[in-house]
Amino acid sequence: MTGNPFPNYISGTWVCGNNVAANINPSDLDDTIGYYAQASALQTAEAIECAAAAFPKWRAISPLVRFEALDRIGSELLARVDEMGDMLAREEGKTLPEAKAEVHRAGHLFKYFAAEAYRTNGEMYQSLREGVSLKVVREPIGVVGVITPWNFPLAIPAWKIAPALAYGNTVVFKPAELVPASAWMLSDIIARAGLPAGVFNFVMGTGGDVGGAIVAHPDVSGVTFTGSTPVGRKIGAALFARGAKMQLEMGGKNPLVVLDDADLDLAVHCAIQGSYYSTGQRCTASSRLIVTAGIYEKFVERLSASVKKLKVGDARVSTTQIGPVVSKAQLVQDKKYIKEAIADGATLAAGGNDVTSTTPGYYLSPAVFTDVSPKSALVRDEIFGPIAAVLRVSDYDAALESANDCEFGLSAGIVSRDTAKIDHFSQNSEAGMIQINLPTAGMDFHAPFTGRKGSSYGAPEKGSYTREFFTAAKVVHEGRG
Ligand code: UN1
Repeated sequence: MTGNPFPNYISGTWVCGNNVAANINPSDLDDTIGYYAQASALQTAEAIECAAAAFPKWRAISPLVRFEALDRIGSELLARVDEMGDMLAREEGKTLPEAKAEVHRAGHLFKYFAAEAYRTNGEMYQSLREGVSLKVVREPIGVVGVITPWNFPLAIPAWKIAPALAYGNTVVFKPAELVPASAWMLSDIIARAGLPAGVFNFVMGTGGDVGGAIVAHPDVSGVTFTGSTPVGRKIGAALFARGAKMQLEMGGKNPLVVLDDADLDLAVHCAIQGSYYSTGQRCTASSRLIVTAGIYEKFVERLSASVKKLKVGDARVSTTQIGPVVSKAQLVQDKKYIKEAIADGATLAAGGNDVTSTTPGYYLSPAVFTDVSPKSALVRDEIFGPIAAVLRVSDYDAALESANDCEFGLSAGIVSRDTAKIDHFSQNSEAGMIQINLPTAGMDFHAPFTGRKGSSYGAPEKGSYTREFFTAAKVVHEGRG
């Protein structure tokens, strides 16, 4: 190991962990980005207890102080878009434009929630009883555990940490193990923003040690989590058992419906952007392309031809359109799905192969499957890779039925010019977010982010809707004394 490991941040102090873990660039396995301290369960408990001790002061502090701290964090992120975008692309594998856009989004999320610090007051009601006043106030919930995934190393932490702090909570932040560098840089910025010690704590480590300690600790009033549905459900069960609050953003298996009357170029653009950009590693990615019979042949032909032209390579090379898969485990899993789909009789219309680049990395060419059984794993499971299945359906009604035939309900797209069908789809899709003539991924950050069915549980994230999770209502009746 070279150099000191990057430390954790507990109660206003940078501290070593129990262990260290290497952070490797998925575009170049010879590039070790750094070593990162791994906290123990005991250290995590210490961070939680410090956050609990800091809570009374932070909840009482002027919103102006919260605004200034969050605004400062946002400004530094925006000033460092190039540098932090480069690190994000290096450790996660999304392309530089995607990575820089994410840093930019994280900066603005902090600015949005800085202003939310001013808007935490409740409502006045006219009491039903004369001479009685009635108000509902919003109070912070206490210590919030923030557990984030690797696919948005900055934006997701931003849209959880910023509202937690804005509404007066204290935070224990556990980033995904694969992306500690972006999380460390963000934590370093937060550590210099003027928050009292203990208000923000940063603990890197495993789900078992650190995540488990956060979920189990009685001082953690709520956990906001983004990750897979099985892990979310497990965390949720443990939180429910001790009566803690939860906000769970989990999997997706998002349909993009393409109708006969669609603009073919737009439909192919939406499919490529939604299914393969960010290497298909977005919970909002489209992995089921549901296409009506009249346009099916032309769509498959055009999509396959376009997919074959996509440049797969090092995330930080300017010509790259699709970066590597994030890790070896993810690559192995992606390839297993591809192999099993072929064995099941599906047709691989494009991609799905190893790609060699100038450096050793986890490269996979984007895969287009056709002739897929609607019951197959390819159509049912969230794969989280650059793999999509094109499903042929007879007409709009069959397309809607197929789109809704899914245990998830995150995002759903439709490409068409038929306003009546678009309206019908908007109203009858079982997804929480609808994209019309747009890719299924890529949501505005000031609107709520919310799925249905197996995708989400608890209050939406982002926008003012997230206040529902980060605060609790208190109802105050007051008579004459
Ligand atoms: C987006 O598509 O704008 O983990 C963001 C994810 C989602 C975020 C998607 N929670 O991919």
